[in-house]
Amino acid sequence: MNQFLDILKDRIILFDGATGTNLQMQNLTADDFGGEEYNGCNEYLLITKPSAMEKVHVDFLKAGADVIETNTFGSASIVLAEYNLQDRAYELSKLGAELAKKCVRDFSTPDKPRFVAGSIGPTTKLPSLGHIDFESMRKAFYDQMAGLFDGGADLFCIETCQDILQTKIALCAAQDLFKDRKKKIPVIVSVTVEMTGTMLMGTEINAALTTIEPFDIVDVVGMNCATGPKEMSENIRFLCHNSPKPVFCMPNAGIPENIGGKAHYHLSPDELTKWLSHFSKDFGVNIVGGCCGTTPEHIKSLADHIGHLNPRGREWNYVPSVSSLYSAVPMHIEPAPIIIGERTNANGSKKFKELLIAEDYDSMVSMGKEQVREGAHVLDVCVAYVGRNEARDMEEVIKRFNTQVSIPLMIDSTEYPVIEKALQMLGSRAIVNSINLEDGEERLEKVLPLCKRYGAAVVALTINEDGMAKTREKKFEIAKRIHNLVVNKYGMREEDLIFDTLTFTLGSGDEEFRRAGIETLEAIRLIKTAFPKVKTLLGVSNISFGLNPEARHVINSVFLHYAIEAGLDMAIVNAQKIKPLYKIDEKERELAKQLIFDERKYRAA
Ligand code: THG
Repeated sequence: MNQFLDILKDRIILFDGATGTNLQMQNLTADDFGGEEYNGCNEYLLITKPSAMEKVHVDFLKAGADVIETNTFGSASIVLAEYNLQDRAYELSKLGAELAKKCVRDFSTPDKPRFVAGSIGPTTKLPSLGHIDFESMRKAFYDQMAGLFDGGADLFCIETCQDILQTKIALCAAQDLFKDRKKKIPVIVSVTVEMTGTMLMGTEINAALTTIEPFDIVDVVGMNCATGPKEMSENIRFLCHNSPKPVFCMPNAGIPENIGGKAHYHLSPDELTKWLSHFSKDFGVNIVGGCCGTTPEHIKSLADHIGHLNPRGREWNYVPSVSSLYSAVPMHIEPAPIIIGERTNANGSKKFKELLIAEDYDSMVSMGKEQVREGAHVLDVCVAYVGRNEARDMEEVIKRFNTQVSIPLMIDSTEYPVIEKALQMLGSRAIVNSINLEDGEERLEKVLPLCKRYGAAVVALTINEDGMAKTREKKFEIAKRIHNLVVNKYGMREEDLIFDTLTFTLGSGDEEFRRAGIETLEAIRLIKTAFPKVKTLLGVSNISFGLNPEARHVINSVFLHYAIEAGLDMAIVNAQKIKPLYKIDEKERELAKQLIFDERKYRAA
């Protein structure tokens, strides 16, 4: 076990206060920074005047901080490039960790061990707005984290996150580093919620939690910066009630006031302590500290009043969800189902296909938005079209959907690079559609590591080496085999898995498929009984392929009704064309029911 995580179970852990504020108070000159060209580059002080940072560390340790943060908030090459120091990222990060480590060594005792958190700031670029691509940002975070790790950081604090895609990229970099170094250290992810109540890109706290939650390497989630504790209160309460992981809170010393072009913070040590005591005693916050404007006096006051408290046992309830850049959608709602819009599919909509061929990506976005208005909770997105470059099309579409469509996406593709590209561009938690056992385990082997790496949920079809299962027993058997592989071999959780028991059309007139609907419904029941935590899904319109549009709408609606009764959680449908049963003419409803349940009162077409 890890010492930091052990202590976290027993008592409230105290972080330090502001690095920038306390460096500024030393009235450093341009010379201290190594000349005009580096003036203001706090990280460069690690080379030009390390004593300045050492003083900040020592003052916080004296005040009683358990953890101090390295002076590496902006030590990623992306930020250092502003001072033409991009090639010094690893070196500065390592120096930052080494300096903090040296300070900690003088204060650590067996009773009160002290720790170094490697600070990883958000950089100056927003990947969700296309300022930087996944790989460039991942590489920059990797180098920064490698320096911190090699310099002896005890944990990582991925903090002041503004863009949840930036957070996800940092987490991918950390996963890669831990794998390369064959050792994991604790990871804190702390997002910044602005005065508007969302992150800078518009992400609500539930969407941020949904994106972060599936990452195994994350040990703690929380919030820091932007506001004082008062403004954080509701969101901190939300995290404490919903997060399966311990909660971190480092507010500013109030909302800054602009005096003569400089930010001034007014919240007193007493007031900060009052708020953070309330958060830890009443909500169950596990780690406290201060962000901008907080001084050693603030930390001393926190040490005197909360540093020694036991954490309050939290009773949290996390609902498995998926998310868009803006908000989270639970994977089950009452009344069911989660409606997944089917029309943003080049194979399922003539209009969408034509827009794709015309490369009218903006109108494709409009079709997405239209389905949101019609009541879709999630969109199925498929841009596969023979002769076109699917990866490029997916990139064009996702780039726009990411910021312009307010609901989560389901990536519908058979191509691994296309799936990965989409997952790298979405900060949110997506669903991948789909895996199956048609070629044995091959597809699982390729797709599941992607879902795991990027924190996505996955749809599994009941297809194996013999093809699409027709009977309930065969469907259930395949589901059991997939469930076992997903959970025991690929390390995903039951709640990340969505089974699609598939149906053949009842519209072919083929005797063999008369019971297709019933078998599909009964398979849902078997799966939900055996695995209560997994979700189920159906492409409902498949049931009526080949029939006339009016009949299709009725049959689809009636079939959906019975599927929900059997335990269906999610349905890929044309949201606009699904009607509740009471709105369907009774005679038509009865005919549809007879067709679905093979009651043979009608003559086959
Ligand atoms: N399971 C999973 N994914 C799926 C399916 C499934 N993805 C694709 C498909 N099946 C679900 N989507 C659709 C989309 C459209 C139609 C049916 C299923 C459809 N479209 C009209 C047609 O073809 O007649 C066309 C309408 C138009 O052109 O506008 O029926 O089962 N996991």
